[in-house]
Amino acid sequence: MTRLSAITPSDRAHLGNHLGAVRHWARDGHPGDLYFVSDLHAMTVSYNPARLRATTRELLAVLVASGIAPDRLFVQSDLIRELGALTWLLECACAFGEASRMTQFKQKSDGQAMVRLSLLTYPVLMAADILLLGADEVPVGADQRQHVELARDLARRFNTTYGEVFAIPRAVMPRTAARVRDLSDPTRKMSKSAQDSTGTVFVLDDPDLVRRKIRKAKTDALGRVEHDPAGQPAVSNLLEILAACRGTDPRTEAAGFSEYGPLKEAVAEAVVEELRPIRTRALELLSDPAELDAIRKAGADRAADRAAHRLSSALRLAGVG
Ligand code: AQP
Repeated sequence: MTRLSAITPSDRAHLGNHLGAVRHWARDGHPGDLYFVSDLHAMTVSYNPARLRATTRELLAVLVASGIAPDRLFVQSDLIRELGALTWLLECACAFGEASRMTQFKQKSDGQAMVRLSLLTYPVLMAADILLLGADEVPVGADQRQHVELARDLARRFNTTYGEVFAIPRAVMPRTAARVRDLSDPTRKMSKSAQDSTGTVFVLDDPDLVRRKIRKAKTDALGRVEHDPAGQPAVSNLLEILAACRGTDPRTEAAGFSEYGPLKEAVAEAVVEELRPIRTRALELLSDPAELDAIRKAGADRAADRAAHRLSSALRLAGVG
């Protein structure tokens, strides 16, 4: 059984990515799970090529440093030839109406002066990611379920029209994990691409910067420390971060504080300690190009080997290659 998960280098990894996903990938992953840095998905909106390259590398280092086995990891663009070929086959099996119905496309293209065609077609690339590697399960939130449904439909259609080649993937709910909110605006989730990064703690932020960001975090006007996400979203977010770092419950943590200052100090120290080993190891990997390059190359070779037979069968069945 293969489960496939990805992280997009739209910017640097943050505490939300860590507590909400990466930490669980490292701790609770199954032996068949695969993880990748989805750099091709970061190209559907305006981006800086040098920064994309650097962020992709940084994310790979963070995944390794977080404890994900290197033999479960690869970078998406290292399979660009295989994925490009399969995306074309799948686009030829996908109706225009089907692609344009994707809710995320409507949301992300709304109000944009120039909408890249790749923003419309990236769910087909996502289907290629899933089908090329023969993933059985794809853990995704509600916003991505429609894309996994598309991958299922395309796999079934291809299998019926040309011949059985693809496993039919299923969307599964990710393990419930902490949902981290922006420290300056707790109505939003902490996000890589937030306009203002003061509310985002990046995994590789210097410990003093982490402390400063947490000290400046928004609090609520009530002056009480309670875990009440509806009434006190900012304080509840801090309590949830603290509980996630300490492996406790936010309500239990709330009982230990009566003022915001000491709460923020405790959250800052817990976050610094949580991220310290990851930061240390990731910076080590980033300063030694040979080790990270070797991990990346081995991941690319393994993923390409895994994809080769399925891709050549699909090409042959489709009458090309
Ligand atoms: N704030 C968050 N709290 C908990 N989990 C989060 N994840 C993202 N933000 C939070 C989880 O991290 C994994 C990888 O995320 P992604 O690369 O797929 O990006 P995303 O979900 O679109 O969120 P980002 O990091 O904020 O990026 P942008 O700004 O580009 O949208 C996923 O499992 C995600 O749920």
